[in-house]
Amino acid sequence: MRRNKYSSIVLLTIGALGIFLFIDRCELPDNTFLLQALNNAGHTPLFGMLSLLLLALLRITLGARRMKTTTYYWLALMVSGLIAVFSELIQYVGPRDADLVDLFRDLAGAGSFLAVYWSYSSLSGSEGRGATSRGRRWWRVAGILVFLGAMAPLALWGGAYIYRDAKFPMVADFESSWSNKFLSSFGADLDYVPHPAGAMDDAKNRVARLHIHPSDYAGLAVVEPYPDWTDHTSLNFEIYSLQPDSFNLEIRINDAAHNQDYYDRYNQTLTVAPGSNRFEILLDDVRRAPRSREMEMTEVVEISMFAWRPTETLTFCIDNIHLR
Ligand SMILES: [Ca+2]
Repeated sequence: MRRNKYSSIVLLTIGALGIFLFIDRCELPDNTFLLQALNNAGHTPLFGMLSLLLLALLRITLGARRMKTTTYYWLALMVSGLIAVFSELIQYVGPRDADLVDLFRDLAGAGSFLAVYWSYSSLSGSEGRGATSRGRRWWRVAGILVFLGAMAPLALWGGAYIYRDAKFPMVADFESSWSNKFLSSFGADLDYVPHPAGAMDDAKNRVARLHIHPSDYAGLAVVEPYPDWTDHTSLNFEIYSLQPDSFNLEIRINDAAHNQDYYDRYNQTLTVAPGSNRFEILLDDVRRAPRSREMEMTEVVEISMFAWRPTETLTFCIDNIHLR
């Protein structure tokens, strides 16, 4: 019996340490939004499992004290919380970035797993004497809701990828918050508004309006468009300028293997006239753009449009970035 107890303690401790080291040490690839979301969301079930192992460990090691059943659950939650804080502190002083949100993900995992486990354990009659069945149900519902809330960003990113793939060869039409998740602005205010002239086909059409401030580098990036462009011949888009005069806008396109060298990507200067402009970029030119290789047209990862060192504020709208 005693031997069983010690081997259980050893196994549970190894399990808990293994999960902790996995969370703390394993750097999974995070080069896409989906993998980043997966890495972040992974904290929740991992801490959930950790909290259940800790619960079992506490009950074996402190079982002789005959504490109230719920005390073990609160203790498991507290120890999980301390481990979560400790893990963030290690990252704070180490090379990785500490993230307060990770702490909430960890606590959400521990709290939700413990709540759901308690709600089912108590049903078996071995736990939580005196808890009403309604009380147990509330804990279960609360646990499930907290868990789903913590996993929601991952589900939203999954939905965004499905929407992106379904819309292709449209890359960005600015009509849905699903596809807008792949857009980012830098040095500029970005709004999604009806077309200012009511043009670009219909009044309901929304466009990306950029208000650029004088700076080094300001514009809009589509990050992780649908990556395989091999079945298409050109990239097309529309720009409606609200400026009284023409201005220059740079466009760059790069694949996953890009090394940030200027000559390792496609670069082009566009002259944007007042009012409506339509641009077409031949994908053959994009493919041949890197100086020492061909661009991998199955792995296009970014399109940026930006003003280089603008000396005045610029306001213009972009729409219908698509392949033909
Ligand atoms: Ca649009």
